[in-house]
Amino acid sequence: MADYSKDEIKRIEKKWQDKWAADGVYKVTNDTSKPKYYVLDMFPYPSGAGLHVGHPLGYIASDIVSRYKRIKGFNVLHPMGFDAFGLPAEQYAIQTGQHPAITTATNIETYKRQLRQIGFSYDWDREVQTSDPAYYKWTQWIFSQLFNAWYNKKADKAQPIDDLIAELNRNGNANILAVCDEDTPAVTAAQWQAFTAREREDFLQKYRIAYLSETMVNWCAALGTVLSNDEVKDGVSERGGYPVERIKMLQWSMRITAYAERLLKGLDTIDWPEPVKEMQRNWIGKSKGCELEFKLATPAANGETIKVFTTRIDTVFGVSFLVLAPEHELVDKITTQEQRGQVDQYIEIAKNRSERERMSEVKRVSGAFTGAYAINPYNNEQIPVWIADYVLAGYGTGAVMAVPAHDERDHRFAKHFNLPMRQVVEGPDTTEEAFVSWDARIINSDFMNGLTVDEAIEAGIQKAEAWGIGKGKVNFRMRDAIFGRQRYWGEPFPVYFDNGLPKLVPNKDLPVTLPEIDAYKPTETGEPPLGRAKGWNYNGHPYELTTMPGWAGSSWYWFRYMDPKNDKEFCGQDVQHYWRDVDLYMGGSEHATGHLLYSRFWCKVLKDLGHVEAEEPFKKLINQGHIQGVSKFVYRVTGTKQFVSAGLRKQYNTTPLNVDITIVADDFSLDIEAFKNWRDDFKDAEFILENGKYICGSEVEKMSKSKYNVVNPDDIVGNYGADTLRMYEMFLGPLELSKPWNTNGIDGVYKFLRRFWNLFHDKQGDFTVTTEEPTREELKALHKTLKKVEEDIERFSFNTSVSEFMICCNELSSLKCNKRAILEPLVIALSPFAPHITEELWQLLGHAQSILNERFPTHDAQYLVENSFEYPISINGKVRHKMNFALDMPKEDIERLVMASEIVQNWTEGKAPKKVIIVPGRIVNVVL
Ligand code: ANZ
Repeated sequence: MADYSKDEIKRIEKKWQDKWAADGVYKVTNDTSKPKYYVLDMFPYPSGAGLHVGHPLGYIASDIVSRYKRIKGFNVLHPMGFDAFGLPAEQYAIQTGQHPAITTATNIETYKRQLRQIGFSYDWDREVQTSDPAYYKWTQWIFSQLFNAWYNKKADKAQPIDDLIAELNRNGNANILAVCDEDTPAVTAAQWQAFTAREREDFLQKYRIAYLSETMVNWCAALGTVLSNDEVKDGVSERGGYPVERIKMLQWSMRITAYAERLLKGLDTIDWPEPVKEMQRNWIGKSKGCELEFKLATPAANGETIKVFTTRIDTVFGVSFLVLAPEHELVDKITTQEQRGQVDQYIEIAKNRSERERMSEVKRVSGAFTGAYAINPYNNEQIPVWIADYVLAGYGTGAVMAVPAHDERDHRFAKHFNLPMRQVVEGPDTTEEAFVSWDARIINSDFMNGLTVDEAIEAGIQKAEAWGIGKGKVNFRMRDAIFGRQRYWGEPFPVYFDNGLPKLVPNKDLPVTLPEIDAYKPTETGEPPLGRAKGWNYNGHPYELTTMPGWAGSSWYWFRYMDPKNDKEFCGQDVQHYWRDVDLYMGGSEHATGHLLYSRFWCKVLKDLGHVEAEEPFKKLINQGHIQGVSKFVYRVTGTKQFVSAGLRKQYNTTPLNVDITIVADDFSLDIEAFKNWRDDFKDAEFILENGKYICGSEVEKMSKSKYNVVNPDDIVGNYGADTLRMYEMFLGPLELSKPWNTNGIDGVYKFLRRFWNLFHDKQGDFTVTTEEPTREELKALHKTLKKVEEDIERFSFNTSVSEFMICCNELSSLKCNKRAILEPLVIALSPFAPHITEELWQLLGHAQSILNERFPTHDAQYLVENSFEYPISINGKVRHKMNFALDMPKEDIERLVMASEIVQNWTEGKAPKKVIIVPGRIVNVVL
């Protein structure tokens, strides 16, 4: 005797979770006899707040897909783990002295308990934690691989640095085409061989994919660390909102720019949401243009030229002046005596503005004249050379040709400083012969006339190349990624310094484990926290003191899940060959440029070096929407202890305050006693009521602890069970959309499951399923649902499958169907959504084996064919009535029944029709 009651749900869900764990039913083997399917969730950072109902949204969807693919015959890899290094644990450690490893372990336990009770099909034996030395050993190993690699443009891939060294020994770098630092000098084999160890290492650093260099970084003094560009928002740190300044620092970087083109091209091969691809395209920022040299007219320049990068060479006749970045190396050389004071002063001001400010504050015009002039090679005109901070030192050549007639920033600049503005199409009218020598290159713009912009650009570049004053050039906005962080709670580098030279810790000595320190903050001398570690060195040589950034551990973790226990390799070759890449990746859109770009980058390097086969890590990506919280507000009459009910608040001057949603009833009325007890400062609160109640305001916001609007999945599971939670989260709406959490419908979902349960049980709660033959109607209800659910899951539309199940259950309830032939396939189809109730029913149906080993029942199209049709009955061309007839009914019978119908007789007033035309399956026409 059983009812689908709360107690029964608790019993069933616990029973199966325990049994699944004991039997290891979610254990995944590398069974190559089956096709593989890899479903991955973005692994969470285990924060102190635990999970709220927003987190499982994506996990539930991916679990449904995993379970579905499994019963479709795939070998499914569906792991879970933790992105366990990170700033919050470290900041908590700074405040409390608690070791971040301890808080992290506690938080992970909470997460796992919460995840377990939702009934996910993870193989927990494959769990990874990025802060586990057995894991980060391989993060360090990958770093070593990147340190020991360079990008060969001829092969268009990364190669071992030893190949580069061998070539340097043979021929110097004359034949080497590499992605390397701009300032890499040409060396001969003899020069290379004569280099000291330090010179060699400095030279190699210009090629290594993981390298050390003096770079401008975003320094956040309050956090005591460097931040990446995507960790800085509007000039302040994304976490904490602290000011960020640009300073020069010796830093580890990753030469991701070597992969710019491949990262761009790869986007066309993967099934990702278009907005994410577009964000990556913008981040990479490819632009095609021309590098063009302007000769300086100033004798002090000593024949030097200024190289500009322009995407609009077609506007070259409108160049009115040149602008250099204040940091440009020629500034000092060309500035005249009279202008020096102004120039120096301007450089001093510009220095402290971040790159972001310089780009975004377009309305703020500032700059200084250097006193120098340059010559436009297309019309021989002398134009002044200025400096201004809207030109960025690190982009293109750090110099621009200014075309006020065409470019807004240039226009604003010219207007502000009252500079001449040349028109684009003008210029002395002379002949082609005049171009032969550099100085006499005066032409008209005819060669560009009548062309489209793109054609004119092409023609302009061709001329520049023919004259030897410029060349077509592709620039990328993307910069190399800064890789070091001045933090404690991250991966140590596998690097030590031997007489100041960076050396790799040999693989046999990995991992370099994080040392214990006495306080989790920088040293008194400003070194990173690791500077506090006593006696921490490699055979007497000091270790690198920065740690890796948050994205290191997450840039390869999907490979580790394939082979999580391997202590010989980061992932075995055969295993990697079988699982290869992620078929479905589920996660938030906030990782569009950070994690998703870095993961693609590392995957490509690992592929180039022969460690993996996939060029792209994640074939399909889905961004689940966010579940928002529904906040509740009380309104304090400003400066008093009084709170006014929402409906009356307009009459007062009020300040809204978020109030804990658990002390507000469904009708928005506040539990006043609970409110007074909620916080000490509300003890003496007074209330201005409406109709005897205090009514709260309500608004949809981000779900967050600080807004007191968090709904804990534990409470929902406790109340309704995991199956209801799972189906309800899917029922809320399309997966990709954001939607507020609203518990109104949850009862409906619970009742659906109870009704489903009752199909198998009689009124007394006894299990009664018969072996009677199903009717056609029952078969139709089943097969229509099987078809729809399969199609829906295949296109990741889960809310529609939940409603399909509800419809089917209603139909079967009204048909009083309790037949095995119908219910058994239906239980299997429902199992990916509601694993516990279906497993229980499966057992009740007499099966000894888990439902997980069944096959998804495919629908049979013959049952979907409609066998009757509702005919529109048209009388003299107007539809007056509808009647249902079997599709195989003879025409004479249809005619007889139509004419006998009371409604038709009313319209025909009893007259015999001239004609009755019957189009089977379409319409009946009565012509009077
Ligand atoms: C002349 C011109 C005329 C330009 C015109 C644009 C429009 P993207 O697409 O971002 O590559 N530029 C070049 N280097 C720069 C730097 N270091 N800092 C700031 N601006 C820079 O844009 C390239 C264009 O941005 C270049 O083309 C240059 O201005 C400017 F009607 O040259 B253009």
